[in-house]
Amino acid sequence: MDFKFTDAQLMLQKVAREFAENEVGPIAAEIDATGRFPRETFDKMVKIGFTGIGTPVEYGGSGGNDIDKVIVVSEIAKKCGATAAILSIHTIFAQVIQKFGNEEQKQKYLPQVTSGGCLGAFALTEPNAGSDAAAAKTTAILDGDEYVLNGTKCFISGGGQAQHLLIFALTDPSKGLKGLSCILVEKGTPGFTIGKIEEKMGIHGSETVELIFDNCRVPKENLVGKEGKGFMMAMTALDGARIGVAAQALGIAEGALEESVKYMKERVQFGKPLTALQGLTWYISDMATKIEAARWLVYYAAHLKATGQNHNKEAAMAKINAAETARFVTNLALQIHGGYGYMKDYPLERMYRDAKITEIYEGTSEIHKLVISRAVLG
Ligand code: COS
Repeated sequence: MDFKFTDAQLMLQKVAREFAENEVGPIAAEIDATGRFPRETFDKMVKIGFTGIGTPVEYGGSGGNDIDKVIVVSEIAKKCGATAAILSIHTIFAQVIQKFGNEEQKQKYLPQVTSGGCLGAFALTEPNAGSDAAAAKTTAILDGDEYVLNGTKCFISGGGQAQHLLIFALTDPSKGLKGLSCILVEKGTPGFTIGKIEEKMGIHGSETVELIFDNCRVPKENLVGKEGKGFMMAMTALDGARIGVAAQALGIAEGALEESVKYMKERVQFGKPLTALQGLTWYISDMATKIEAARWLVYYAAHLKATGQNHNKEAAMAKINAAETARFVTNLALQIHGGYGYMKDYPLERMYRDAKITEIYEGTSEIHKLVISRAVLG
């Protein structure tokens, strides 16, 4: 057993940390205040190769694996939860195409979403199919050489910015979840429009939208994987995506701890720095301990995935634990900062808001408890 990063991973961590400090942190408050999608940061992440992590070089990617992805996403999340979300959610598209797409789809789409500057999105959720993903009602009925899509997807991260979107729709509505398939839809296809743009509690820079399909026709070659295998594909993708959210939560918690340590050394009350107040130092101790535990579970889940092992249970455990840690740590970090923590001059209130979503998206903590208990009980 070896708990050390390789030299290459240490170098990647350094590059990601510098990127987060120089490119991500300085605009984090602004994108939070305006809700603007940081296209320039996305373009820089393309240039530096972060969007291609996990995709082989022959398909335009940067190589690397899930551990590398956790390193980069968590470093970025230390400075901005929204930018970490943009990167982590974007990579799900390439992950699905790599695992389930045919050679033609890999050749065509992977270079575009890894090094080509195009954003990818993944659309499963519907107004009446959130935790109960199998209740999806959007249809994609084959008519000649085309699938005709009808229905609405909601809460889709990056959906308005994405050039390519993976839509989970029923190709055979009579079969329920066994009739669900994955269809690739390109931006600008007639019959596909962006509906409501959500206003959220946090991760403002990561745009969340509704997708509307009204007799949207796409070539039958846009089927990814096999008809009827969509639910299994979506669940497989979510097992991986949950590690990405866990990395995001871990980074937010680490960032909040760093801010707290800095503040406690600088802030003087009762004639002493806050580090001389034992009650507050115990907060730091609790925060650091929970973060360390969360870190190892996140990296363990990433290691299982990177080495091709089943990670369904561990990804769910890593995500619940890291998300609860992020909420716990950002709450105490805000408390340590007192009134200043509540003000927008400091990043704490943003971190506190950004942390909350990690307990909800890519599966709520309650769904993860279901996944874990099913795995343990058999
Ligand atoms: N990997 C591969 N296949 C899986 C799987 C996984 N992690 N989880 C389930 N499946 C398969 C099952 O094996 C089963 O296939 P068979 O009937 O061939 O055996 C099928 O999918 C149905 O599984 P299950 O009976 O467990 O489905 P449920 O309706 O009970 O739903 C949960 C399972 C609740 C776990 C699922 O709906 C879920 O994850 N919901 C949350 C959705 C979510 O995270 N949304 C986030 C937003 S995504 S835009």
